[in-house]
Amino acid sequence: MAKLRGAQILCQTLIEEGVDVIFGFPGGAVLPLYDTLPEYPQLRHILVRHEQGAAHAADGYARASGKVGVCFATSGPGATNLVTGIANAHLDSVPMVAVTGQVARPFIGKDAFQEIDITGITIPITKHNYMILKADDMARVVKEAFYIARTGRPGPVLLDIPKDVFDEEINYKEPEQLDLPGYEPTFEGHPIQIKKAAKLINESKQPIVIAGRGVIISNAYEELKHLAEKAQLPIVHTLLGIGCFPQTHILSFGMLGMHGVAHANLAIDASDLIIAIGMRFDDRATANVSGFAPNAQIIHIDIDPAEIGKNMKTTVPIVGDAKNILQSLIERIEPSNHTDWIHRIEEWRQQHPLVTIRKSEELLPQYILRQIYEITRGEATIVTGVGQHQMWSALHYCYDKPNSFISSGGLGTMGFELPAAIGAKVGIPNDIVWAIAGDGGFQMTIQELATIAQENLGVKIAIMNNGYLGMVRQWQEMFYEKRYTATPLAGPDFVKIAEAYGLNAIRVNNKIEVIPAIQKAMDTPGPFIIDFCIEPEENVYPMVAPGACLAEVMIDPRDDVVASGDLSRI
Ligand SMILES: Cc1ncc(C[n+]2csc(CCOP(=O)(O)OP(=O)(O)O)c2C)c(N)n1
Ligand SMILES: [Mg+2]
Repeated sequence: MAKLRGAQILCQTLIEEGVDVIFGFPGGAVLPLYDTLPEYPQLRHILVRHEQGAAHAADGYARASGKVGVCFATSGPGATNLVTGIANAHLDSVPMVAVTGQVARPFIGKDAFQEIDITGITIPITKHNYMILKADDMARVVKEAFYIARTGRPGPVLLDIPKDVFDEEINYKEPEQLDLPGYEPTFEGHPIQIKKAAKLINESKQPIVIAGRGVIISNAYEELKHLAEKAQLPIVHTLLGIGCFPQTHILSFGMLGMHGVAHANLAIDASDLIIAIGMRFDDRATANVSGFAPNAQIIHIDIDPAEIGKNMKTTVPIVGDAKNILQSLIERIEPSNHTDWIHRIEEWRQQHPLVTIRKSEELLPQYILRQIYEITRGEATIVTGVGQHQMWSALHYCYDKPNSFISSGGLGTMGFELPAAIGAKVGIPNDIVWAIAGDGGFQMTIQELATIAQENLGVKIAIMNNGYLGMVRQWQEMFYEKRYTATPLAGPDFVKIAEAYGLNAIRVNNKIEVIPAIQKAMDTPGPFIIDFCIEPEENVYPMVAPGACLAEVMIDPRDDVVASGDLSRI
C-alpha cells in the first residue's frame, strides 16, 4: 500500500477524473497543495489575477469543452473571491469543482487568520459542498464531487480542505464504488408521460418548441433537429439555448424573451402547445408569466424535478435527460407539417423585420457583430459579458455552430467575459474565441489581461466601448426620464492598457475601419484587442418592458432601420 499525502491523493484523483487544467491562485492554506502540483505535470495550472477570474475561467472552460471545470483558491479572501463565480455556475448549471484551502484542523472555529466558513457561505450556491476532514476521505469525496458536478443537472461542488489534511500522510487505498444514497438523477423519462406528450404534439395545431441550455448539456442537437423536422415544429430558444439549433435552419425562429425577436414572442403568445426542453421559464424568457402563452398547454422536459411547476403550470412534465426523452418522443410523434402555423410566424417575421440595425455611417455595435460573424464565417465561439453588448451579441451574430455562445445568463455577472473567454480558449484551443466585452464589465476583471499575456492565449477581444453602463442607461432612458445617475463611465485608454500588458490592440472610431480591424485581429497570431468606440446611446431592440407580456414586444421605433443581415434568418 502506497503512503500518500492528502495533496497527492487530491492530484492523483483529479487526474483520474480527467482533469488536465486548473485555474487558481495560491495562498497559505493551499501551499501544501501548490507545493505538490509539480509532481503531477499532467495538471496544467493557470495562474489568474483574482480568484473570481479562476471561477469564471473554470466555468468558461466547462461550457466550451463539456468537461468539469476546476479552480483552486486559498482560505478566507481567496475563497470568498470565488463566490460570484460559483454562483454564476450554479445558476447556469455549469459543472465545476472548486477547491479551497482551509485553516488547519486545530484552528477551525477559532477565527484564525484567514478562516471563513466557506461551506456555510456556499450552501445556497453549490449543488453540494464538503469539508474534507481526513486524508482517508480524500479520494472518495473528490470522486463524489466530480460525479455530482457532472451528472443530472450539472452544477458546482466545493471542496474545503484544511491545510493539515493536505499534509496528512496515509496508507492510500482505492476508494470503493461510489455510494450516494438520495442522489439518483432521473435519466429516462416516464413512458406514460412521453406518450401523453406525443399525443398533445400530434393533436396540436400551433405547437412551438422552446429550447434551452439543457439541449446543449445533454448533447441533444440531432434529436432536437429530428423532432423538429419530423413534426415540422418551429423552434425558438432562450438566451442560453443559443447554439442548440442551427439558426439558419428553416424551422429556427430565433430567441424569445425580454430581448427576443418579435416573431418568436408573438408565436409563443399565439401557440396552443409549448414544448419546453431543458429550459426553466426564467422571467427574462417568459416576461410577465401571467400573460405567457395564454392559450397553450405546456410540456416541460427537464432533468431537474425542482423546475417542474416552479414558474409555470405544466400540462405534461417529463423529468429526465433531454436526449434520451427526445429519442423516445420522436418515435411516438406522427409526421406533420403545420404549414399554416409556420406561414403565420413567417408573416410576423416579415412584418417586424428581423433583427434591425439603423442605416447609418455611425459606428454601431450591431454592424460590428455582423462583421465578426461574416469574417469568422460563423465559426467563432462568442463569449460575452452582461449588458447591451450581450444582447447585441445574441441577436446580430448568427449561431449555426453547436454550443458557440457562452454567456452569463442566470446571475447576469458583469466581468464574466474576459475570464470566461480565457477558460473557453483553454478548453477549445483550436477554435476561434471572441470575447465581446462591455467597457464596464471589462473593467471589472481587466486584470486577467495579465493571464492572457502570461499564457499567450489567442483570445480576440472586442470592447463595445459606449462610455456607459449601457443597459442600465437604456433603462434610465426608457423608464427614468433619462436621469443618467451613475451610468456615464470613464475608462482608461484600453489600447495603452493592453500595450502595458504586452498585448496587441487597436482603437476603432469609424465604420470603415471595422472590417480591416477584425481582419487584423484574425490575422495576428495570439491575443488581440479592439477598442470599438461605438455610438454611446444606441439601444437594444426588440424589448419587452419589465412587467409587460411577450406579446407587447417593442421594436425599434426609428424609421431608418433595416434588416441586420441577409445570411441570418433570425
Ligand atoms: C456585477 C454586476 N454589477 C451590476 C450589474 C448590473 N448591470 C447590468 S448590465 C450593466 C451595464 C453593463 O455595462 P457594460 O459592461 O459597459 O455593458 P453595456 O451594457 O454598456 O454593453 C449593469 C451595471 C451586473 N449585471 N453585474
Ligand atoms: Mg458599456
